[in-house]
Amino acid sequence: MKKMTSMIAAAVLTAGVGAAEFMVECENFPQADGFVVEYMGKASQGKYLRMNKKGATVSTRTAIPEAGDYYLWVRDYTMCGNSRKAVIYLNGKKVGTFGDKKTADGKGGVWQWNRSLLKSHLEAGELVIKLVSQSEYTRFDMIILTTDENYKPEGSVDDVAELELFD
Ligand SMILES: [Ca+2]
Repeated sequence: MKKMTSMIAAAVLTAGVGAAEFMVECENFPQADGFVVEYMGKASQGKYLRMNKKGATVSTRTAIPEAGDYYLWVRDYTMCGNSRKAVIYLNGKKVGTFGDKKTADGKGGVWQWNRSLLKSHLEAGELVIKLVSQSEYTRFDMIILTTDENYKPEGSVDDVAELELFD
């Protein structure tokens, strides 16, 4: 069995019959140039990862105990603009771009959950999660991977918009 190279919080919960769910706190990604951990009471565990420059890249490794088709949820901070974003890759494959987007009431400065459009088939075993910042001031709090298509993280709104995908 491969030794995990970073100590990230990966909890396996049961979200429904046959469903698997993983949570990763973004502040637990390894330290890397262009990223800083900051503190905010409204963030999960009180901490989040802030990206400080365009193109900054960081990866972490975790283990998937069971194969399945997973949806990726990201808790990110929106300023209601269109500039603070980052791309997430799972095992080298682009899953989506997350970050700033318009809010229902037009007010920024809030944490939001956003989900990938497509599910990713992941085999049991090592999973590499990579973030590539597209700008300064992108903030990610937490990532959830779930096989439950109907799952919504606590605190998400019903009209969560799904974000653009890259091929
Ligand atoms: Ca967090």
